[in-house]
Amino acid sequence: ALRVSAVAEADKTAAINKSGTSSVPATTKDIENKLRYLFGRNEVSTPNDAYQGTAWSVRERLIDAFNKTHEHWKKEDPKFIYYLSAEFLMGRSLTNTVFNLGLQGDYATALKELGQKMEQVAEAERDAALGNGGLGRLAACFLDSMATLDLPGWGYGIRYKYGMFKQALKDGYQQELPDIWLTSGNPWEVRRDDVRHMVGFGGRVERRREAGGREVAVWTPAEQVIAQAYDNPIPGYSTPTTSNLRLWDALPLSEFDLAAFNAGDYDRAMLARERAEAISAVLYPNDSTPEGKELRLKQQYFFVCASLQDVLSRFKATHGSARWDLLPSKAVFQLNDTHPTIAVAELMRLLVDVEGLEWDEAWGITTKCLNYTNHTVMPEALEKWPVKVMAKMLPRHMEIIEVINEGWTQWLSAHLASELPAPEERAKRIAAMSIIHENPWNKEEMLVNMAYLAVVGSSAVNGVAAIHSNIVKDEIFNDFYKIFPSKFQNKTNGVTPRRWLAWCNPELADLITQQLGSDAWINDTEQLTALRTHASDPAFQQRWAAVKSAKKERLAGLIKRVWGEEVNTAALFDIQIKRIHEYKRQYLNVLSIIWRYKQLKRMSPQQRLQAVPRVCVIGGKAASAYDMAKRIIRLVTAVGSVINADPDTRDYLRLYFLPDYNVSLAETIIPAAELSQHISTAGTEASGTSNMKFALNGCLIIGTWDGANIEIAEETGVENVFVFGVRAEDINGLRKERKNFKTDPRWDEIMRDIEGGMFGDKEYFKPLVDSVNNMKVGNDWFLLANDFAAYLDAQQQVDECYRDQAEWLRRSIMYTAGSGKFSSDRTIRQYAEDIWHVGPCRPPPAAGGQQ
Ligand code: 6GP
Repeated sequence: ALRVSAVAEADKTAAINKSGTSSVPATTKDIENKLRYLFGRNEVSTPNDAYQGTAWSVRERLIDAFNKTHEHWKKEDPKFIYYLSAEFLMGRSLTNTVFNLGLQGDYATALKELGQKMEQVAEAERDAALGNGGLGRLAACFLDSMATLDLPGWGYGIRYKYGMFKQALKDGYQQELPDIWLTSGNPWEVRRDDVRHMVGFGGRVERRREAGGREVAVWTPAEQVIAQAYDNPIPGYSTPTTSNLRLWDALPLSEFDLAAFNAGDYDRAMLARERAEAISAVLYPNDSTPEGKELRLKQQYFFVCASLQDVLSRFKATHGSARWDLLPSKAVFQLNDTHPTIAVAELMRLLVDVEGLEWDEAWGITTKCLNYTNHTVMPEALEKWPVKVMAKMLPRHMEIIEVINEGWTQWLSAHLASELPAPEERAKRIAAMSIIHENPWNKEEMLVNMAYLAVVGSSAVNGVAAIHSNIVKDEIFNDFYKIFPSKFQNKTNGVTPRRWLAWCNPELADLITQQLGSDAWINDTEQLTALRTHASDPAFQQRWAAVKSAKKERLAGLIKRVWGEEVNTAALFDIQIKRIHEYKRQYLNVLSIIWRYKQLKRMSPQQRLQAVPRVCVIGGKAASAYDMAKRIIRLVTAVGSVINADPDTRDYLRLYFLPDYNVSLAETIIPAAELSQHISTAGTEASGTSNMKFALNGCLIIGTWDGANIEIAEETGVENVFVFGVRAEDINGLRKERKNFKTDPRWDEIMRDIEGGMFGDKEYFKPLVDSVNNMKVGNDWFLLANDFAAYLDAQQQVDECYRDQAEWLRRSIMYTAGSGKFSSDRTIRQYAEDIWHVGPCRPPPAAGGQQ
C-alpha cells in the first residue's frame, strides 16, 4: 500500500515507487541535470532551483504514464467523456503529481540529499489559476476523480495567458494585479504542434446547391485564428491511469502569411496578431456573474469549436465518416454551466454543414451527446447574448439557433395544445420558453438565452446539491421540467480527498490511517465513518487536537508574515474564505464580529477572562467591477485595524483579511480551521464545496440551511452543526415583507457605529449601510437583518461548545467521519452511471509495478 506521509517516506532509504524500484541516487542526479541543462544552473541552491529541477524531472514520469494510458485507450476505443469548461482552477501540481504517482519517497529523499525540503520546494510553484472559484475548482477535482476511477475522459478549456488576478491590499482596499504565471515556463504542459484547428469568426453565409441537389450553407468567416493544443497530464491516484486536460491557445492564422500579406504594413500585421492572441489572453474575473462582453463569447466559441473539431477528427480517424450514428456511443460532453453552450449549435454545424448529415439525424446525435450542469441560481449569471452580437460574430450559428428554436417552439405549440387550448395563453407560455426572446429591459433587443439552448440541446440537466436541483426543477427551469421531468437530475458536488486531505493535511491523514489500519480511505472515503466509534475516545481526541494545533501554528505563521502580528493559537480559529459576494454575506460575518467587539469592550477585565478568544480570518477576491464587494473587503480591513489595535480586547478578538485567496492558500488555511462560515441566504448558494473541504478536515460549520450544508448536516448529525436562519421556502415572502421588518436593536446600534465613522471611511461605507437599511436603495435583498439575531445566537452556541473541548473535538471527528459522501469520486461515479454511461478502462500496470 502507498503511504501518505512524505516525511516518513523520506526517511526510508529504499523508497518504493510505481515501478516498484528504489531510484533515489538516480533521482537526485536527474534533478541536478534538469537544472543544469534546462536552466544552465550548476547548483541547487534555492527552493526555486529545486522546484524547477524536480518538476522537470517528475514531468518525464508523468508523460510516460500519460503515453501508456493513451496507447491503451487508443487500442480499446472506449466511450470518452469530454468535460467542456471555461475554467479549471488547478492550483499547484508538484505535490499532487508526486503523491498521485507514488513517487514521494524518491523525491523527498532526493531533495533531502540536496539540502531541500519537499514542502518548501512545492511552495516555489505558482498556482495555475485558470478559474474564478467553485465552478473552476470543481472541474479540477472532477479531473482528479475521473483519472483515479480510470474513466476515459478529458477536460477541454482555454490556456489563459493571465489567470485570475492577484489580489493585493493597498491601504485596506483591494488592488488587482496581473497573474503572470507562465514566465518561467510550465513543466506541467506539453505543446502539441501537430494538434491545431482553425476557428473562424464573422463573415457571411451563402447557400450552394450540391451535385445531388442538396442545399448547403457555406460560412466564410471574416477572421480566422489557430487553436493550438497544450496537454496537461492528469495523474490518477493509485492507478496507472493518467488522463488529460487539453487547453487551447489562440495564435494568428499564420505568421508567415501575415508577414507576406502585410509586407510594408508591420503595424497592421502586429494588430492582427494581438487580436488573435487576445482571445486566450485573460480569464474574465467574474464569479457567478459573467460579463456580457463580446470577447467572452469569442473565448467560448474558440474553445468549443476547437474541442469539438478535435473530438470529431479523432472519431473520424477511427470510425470513418459514414458512421456518425456511433458518435453518441463513443463521446459524451458535459457543459460546465452555460459558458460552453454554443456547442449545441457548433456540433450541429459540424455535422450538417461539414459532414453532410441531415438536420434531424444531426439533432438526434447532438442531443444524445450533450449534457448541461447548472451552477448558480443568480439570475444575472444565466447568460444571454444579444442576437445582434451573435449574428455578427457567428452568423451561421445564429441561423442554426433560429432553426433549432423554430423546431422547438413548433413542437411546444403542438405539445401544449391540450394543456393550454387558449391561443393567447399558449403563446405566452411558448414565449416564456423560447430560446430567442425579447430583452425585458429593452424591448428593441432580442436575446439568445444560452441556458434554454443548453436545456433543449441536452440529454440531462443537473444541479449540484439536492436543494439546488430542486430549485432548478421548481423555479429556474420549471416550465421545462414539467415537460421533461426525467431530464432533470441532481449530482451533489464533491471534492478530491487526495488534494483536500491526504496531501494538504498529511498529519491528519496519517492519524486517520493509523486509526483505521490502512490508507484505503483515500480511495474509499466511506471508510471514514469508522472514525465515529472513536469520536469520544479521549486518547484519540488528544492526538486529533495535536494535529489541529500544529496546523494552527502554521496558519499563525502565515498571519505573522502578512500582518506582522502574533496571534494566540489557543484561540478559536474562525474562517470565512470564498469569493466576496453579497449573497455569501461576508458582511453579516463582519457585523457579528463588530457586535462581539462591542460586547468585549463593555466587559470588565475580569469578565473578559471568561470570554472565548477568537481569531477571525476572512479571505476572497471581489470581481474587479463589483463595487459593493470591494466595499465589503474595505469594511473587513477597517474593522480589523480597529479591533486588532485595541489593547482592551486584542487578547480576545482579532480579525484579519488574508489577501490573494487561492487554491494554495486554501490548502494552508483549511487544515487549521476550527470553525468555518457558510452563511449564504438560504436558496442562493448552489452547493458550496469549501464546506466539504473544511468538514473533511474536522472543521465545524456555522451555516444556513443552504446548498450542500444541508447534506453535510445530514451526514454529520444536524446536532453537530451550528445551523441558523430563515429557510429557502420562506425567502420570497420575507423579501416582500422586508420593509416592515423590525430590525434588532443591536443591528441598529452597529449600523449607527459604521455610519458614525467608528471604523473610518464613513462616506465609502454609506452605500453598504444603505444596501441593507434603505428600502429604496438596496432592499436588503439577501436578508441580513432577518438572520442577524439568529446568527448571533448561533455564535453564542459556538462559544459554549468551544469551552467544552471534549465535545468540540468529538464533533470535529464526527465531521471527518461524516465526509465520506463528499468525495468527488462519488460524484463522478454518479455522473458516469446516470448521465455519461461511461465505464472504467484501466491501462496495464507499468512493468514491475504493483497495481
Ligand atoms: C459555483 C456556485 O456558486 C457554488 O455554490 C458551487 O459549489 C460551485 O459553483 C460548483 O458547483 N458557481 C460558480 O462558481 C459560477 O460561476 C456560474 O457559476
